[in-house]
Amino acid sequence: MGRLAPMLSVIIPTFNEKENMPLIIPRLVSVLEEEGIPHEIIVMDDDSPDGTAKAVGSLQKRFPQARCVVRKENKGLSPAVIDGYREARGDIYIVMDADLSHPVEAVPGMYRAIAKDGADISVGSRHTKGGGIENWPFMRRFISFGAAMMARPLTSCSDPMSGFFALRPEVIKDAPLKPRGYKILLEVLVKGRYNKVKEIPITFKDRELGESKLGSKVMIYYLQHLFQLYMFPGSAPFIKFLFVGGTGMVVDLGLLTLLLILLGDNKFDLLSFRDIRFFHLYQGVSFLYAVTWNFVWNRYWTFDAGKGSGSRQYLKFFTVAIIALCIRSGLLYLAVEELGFKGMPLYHIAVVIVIAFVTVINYLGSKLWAFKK
Ligand SMILES: Nc1nc2c(ncn2[C@@H]2O[C@H](COP(=O)(O)OP(=O)(O)OP(=O)(O)O)[C@@H](O)[C@H]2O)c(=O)[nH]1
Ligand SMILES: [Mg+2]
Repeated sequence: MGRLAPMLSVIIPTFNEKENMPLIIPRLVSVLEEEGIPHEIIVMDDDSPDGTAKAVGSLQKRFPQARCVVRKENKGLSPAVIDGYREARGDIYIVMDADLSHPVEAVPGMYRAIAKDGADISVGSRHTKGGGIENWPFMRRFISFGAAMMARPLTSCSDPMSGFFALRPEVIKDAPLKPRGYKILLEVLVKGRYNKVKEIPITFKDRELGESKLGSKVMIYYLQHLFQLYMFPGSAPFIKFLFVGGTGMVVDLGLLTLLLILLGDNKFDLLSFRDIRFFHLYQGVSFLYAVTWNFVWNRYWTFDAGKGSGSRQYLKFFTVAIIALCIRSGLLYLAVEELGFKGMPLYHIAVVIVIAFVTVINYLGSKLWAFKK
């Protein structure tokens, strides 16, 4: 690699990792020097009582590229990493644990995925082909798998809980990363700006030295974090779209009922010509209202597309809604009149299938056309 190779900032959050400092720092330096990767190593320590900072200090003569930042406020793993990003001066940042659970040998590959192969984020992944976990009992694997599945709609990365990942600074430049966000990679994947994520298989090893900081509240923090991320504008759009569509249906039917109660006279008679005209008018009004309701929520929340031209988006969204409505009526007519889906269970089955189909069309039209960025 030439002199102009991008510089790597290695960020290592620590709490009571004194014993691991003389292991991980020399190993990192040796691997990175061998590969000719310019680098700095930043240990982000939460004022560990065991003297982690001192351990780094005594290594600095041999490894001047390593330094320790002692944090006395706002303690915690995620805030330490976010502060580490502010300290970093490199062109690519990588975060890894101090306890050698993350193989140092994988660092150059993760660096190259960004420096050479054009990825914006590279993840040291336990769940991609070739990756794995050493010596975890079934229960811990099972919980870890379940936790990863719950995050699945938020990202296509197979190991979003990994604490071992690299990125370009631009990915997180304007991202509103919450330091309380429990799993920092998941936070970055939901809120960051990026195109390409590359997963590098790693085998995760349990720590040999020092103590685990995994507390019993971890699961609750994780669930809280997941909830925040699902609420975040633009994340898991299909789930949000379904939810908004459901509320739209309530708005539609609710308004129609209200109009009928308020404006229809008591002798409301669907069979009379005058009343059926009014009925259609009320139907139209509540449809319009519901489409507008859906539009606003989908624009700002489901697709986070508030920056695009609102009127153009509305026109397109409305067109999609009308087309979907026509398809729905056409298919239902076909099912009932031509295919004989009449009577109690059959008609309902037809309605469910047709609505599911039309929802997908609505979603694709919204995502790929109306709110396309
Ligand atoms: N700065 C800072 N670092 C932390 C904090 N908690 C954990 N760390 C570091 O974050 C990394 C991961 O923490 P670990 O305790 O290894 O968590 P784990 O890998 O899930 O669990 P074990 O390996 O079983 O202990 C390690 O380098 C820790 O020293 C914290 O509150 N502040
Ligand atoms: Mg660990």
